[in-house]
Amino acid sequence: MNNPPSPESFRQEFLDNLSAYQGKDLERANANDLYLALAHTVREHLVSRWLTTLSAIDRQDAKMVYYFSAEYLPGRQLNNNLLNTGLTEIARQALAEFNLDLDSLAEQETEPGLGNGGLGRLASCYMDSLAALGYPAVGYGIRYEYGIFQQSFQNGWQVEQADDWLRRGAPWEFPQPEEQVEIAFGGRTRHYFDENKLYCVEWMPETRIIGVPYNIFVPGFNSPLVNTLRLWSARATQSFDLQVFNAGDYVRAVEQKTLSENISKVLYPDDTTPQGKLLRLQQQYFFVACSLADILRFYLTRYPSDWSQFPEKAAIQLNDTHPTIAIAELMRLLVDVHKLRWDHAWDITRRTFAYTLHTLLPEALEEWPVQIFEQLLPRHLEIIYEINSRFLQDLRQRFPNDPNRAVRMSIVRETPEKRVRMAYLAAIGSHSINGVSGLQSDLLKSRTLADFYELFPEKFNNKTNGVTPRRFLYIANPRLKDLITSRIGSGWLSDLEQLRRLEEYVTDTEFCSAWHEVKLANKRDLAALIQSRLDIEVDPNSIFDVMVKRLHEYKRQLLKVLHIVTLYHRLRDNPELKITPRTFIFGAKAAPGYQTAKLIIKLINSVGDVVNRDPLVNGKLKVVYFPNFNVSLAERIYPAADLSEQISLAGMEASGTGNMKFALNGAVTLGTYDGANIDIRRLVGAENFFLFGLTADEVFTLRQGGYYPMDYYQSYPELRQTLDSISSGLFSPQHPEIFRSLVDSLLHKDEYMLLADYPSYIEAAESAAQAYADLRRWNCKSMLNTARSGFFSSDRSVREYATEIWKTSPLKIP
Ligand code: 26Q
Repeated sequence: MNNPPSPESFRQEFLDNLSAYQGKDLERANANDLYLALAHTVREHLVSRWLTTLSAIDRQDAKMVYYFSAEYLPGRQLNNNLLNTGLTEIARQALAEFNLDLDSLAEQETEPGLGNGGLGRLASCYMDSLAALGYPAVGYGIRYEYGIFQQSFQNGWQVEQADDWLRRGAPWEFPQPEEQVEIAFGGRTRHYFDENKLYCVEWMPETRIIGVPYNIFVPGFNSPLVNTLRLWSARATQSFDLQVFNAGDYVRAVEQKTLSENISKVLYPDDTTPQGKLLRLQQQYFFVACSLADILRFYLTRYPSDWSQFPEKAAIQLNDTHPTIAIAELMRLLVDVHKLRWDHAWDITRRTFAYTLHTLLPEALEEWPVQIFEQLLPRHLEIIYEINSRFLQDLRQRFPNDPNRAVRMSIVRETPEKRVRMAYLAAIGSHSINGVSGLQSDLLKSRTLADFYELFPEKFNNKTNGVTPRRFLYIANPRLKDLITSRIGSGWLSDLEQLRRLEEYVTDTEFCSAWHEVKLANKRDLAALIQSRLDIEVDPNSIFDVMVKRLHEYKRQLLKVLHIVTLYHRLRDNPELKITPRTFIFGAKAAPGYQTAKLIIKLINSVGDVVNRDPLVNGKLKVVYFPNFNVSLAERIYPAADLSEQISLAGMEASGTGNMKFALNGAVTLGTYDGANIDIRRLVGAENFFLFGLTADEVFTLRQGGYYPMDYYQSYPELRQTLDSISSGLFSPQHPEIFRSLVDSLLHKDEYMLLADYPSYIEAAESAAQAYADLRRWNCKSMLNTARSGFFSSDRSVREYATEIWKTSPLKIP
């Protein structure tokens, strides 16, 4: 099926699939049936390309990239796969003949929410670019039965619901039960000498679990190659069934079976401060052990009992510490099962793994209580101890006069309880350690991992994040895509730096007004969505000031609230005041156990209720909070944004990737000197970016010298008025005290220094409003943001990983 089908044959395939998979005809089919039939039709067009890819990998004995990630956020697949099979127009025409509309069928798709936020979406952008660039790769992960919770608001409070994403059918996945893998947990180890007097260790586990892989095709834009996203689902073993069922207690046996299948049941909805939960460690080991078994099985068919080639044929990228147990598991497989000598196994392991860090917050570095480890993975704990003891020995040799170093760098922390520091295991057991933006990579070297940098400077490198322009510009913003393509052709889709050619149109008035019209039309679309979903009327000519991301104190949604409340008071105190009409748009989920974050959500909704209804405001300010922000909603929001809020405290946001998606869609950033904001500002030009706030160094110095938030409260009357009004219940007349704790914590601690940055934030936000008032000038800024964002393509990031870390090259497919 390499030649595109005619609309007629596509139509027939569609009808056949409607009949084969849904058991329906056009008359009886509902919208979901039609969507599923269409999805099956598209996926069939990927099968032969996928098979060709596998053969090419075999024939060329290609080096594989294995991306290990506990999270993926692929977004909806239909439009993406139509684009990458070149079938969009054919499908559109074919459906039109049945009076069906492609866009409304695409809306039927439930997106797989198998991740929390940035880290999971980055994994999916990288899978997209790997395929587009032709690098053979497998993304390994977990097929959670329930993804990130569905968020709604009740009386302004966040309410979570289970995300039953498989309910309406999952047309993109292929279960491969015959490729299942058995893995183990618990039990104990036995140490002995074998018949050749060789020291051996045997792990005698207590339970076994089966992993069933599900393949999802990952086609690339303009690329013959189709890669695989391979997600594992947990099943109870049959022998397990037999044993417990025969023991007589049928009901308990079924309960136990459910327990093992719980491993892939649900995604943990926290994206920092991981708590050491047994099930979470089980999930991590489960998917890592299944994936390594799969990788070794494949390698051994090519190189039976020859391990010398392994690091030349497999590069494994660890997406944060979540899959780090893979280092101990590969050591176990090589040493215990395949009987390699420790040093040999260690050399192979280190040359195979590379490690990406996505944080700077020390409290976000994963640690597991030794006791949990012992219970779940007794052999792995021994291996980690062995790795650690050899490491500490080397360390003492290199720094004989610094015994403290061993305490600081030990993989096993001793106080307050014994814990395994996964980041240290990853740093020691891999050949590359990378951050995700220039600033974060520098801070890793100078602070978070300074000791490790001193020890292995050659391992440290930076790979600035990127985003796929296919999903976040071409598909999400068809109007802008058409306008851009009308001037510079479509080469930018695979070579995003070509967007620079738009710079010459900055002086072209016709192009500028077309640019403006596109943004306005996108804003009208979003306004219509806001009207229909939230029943709020917003003015498409107001500035769309947008903050969408996870809810976190360090990201400072609360600072945005202080800005809104400040403007509100200005208007109330002076109803004649001329201000640029402004629509504040929020989207953010809070971890269900994160009380402060949930209170901030309630505050945003409460402020919205008051501001949106106040006749004195007269519609000049509107606050919109979309529930359930996810990839699909993001695709509708970025194209309509004027202003992109990236206001984390400097030194806190590792990179950010939403910031890149906004800039690519022509939004201007209002941001701090943090994460990739810094790179965005350098590239788009300081005059096209509204900067405010402390730098990471200033934050550091201020903290050291003693930070007194109360000083700001006393020096800035508007800040005082704002905080007092929140604290005293202006936005919560029924419960005047509910927000007091938020304000108190700002006045007495203010961990993320909102008050220190408040004055410069208000000022920068005001400059943005003034700049917006001059629409011609604003359009130039907008255009230049798009034109100069080519660097942020995930194609660039992936190419850097491939050449500098994985040492791999594209597959040749005729
Ligand atoms: C770990 C253990 C237990 C429970 C949860 C977790 C967990 C899960 C998800 C910890 C962290 C995450 C996700 C982190 C994340 O999304 N980080 C973001 O990664 C982006 C891509 O690099 C960056 O752009 C963001 O700056 C960073 O915050």
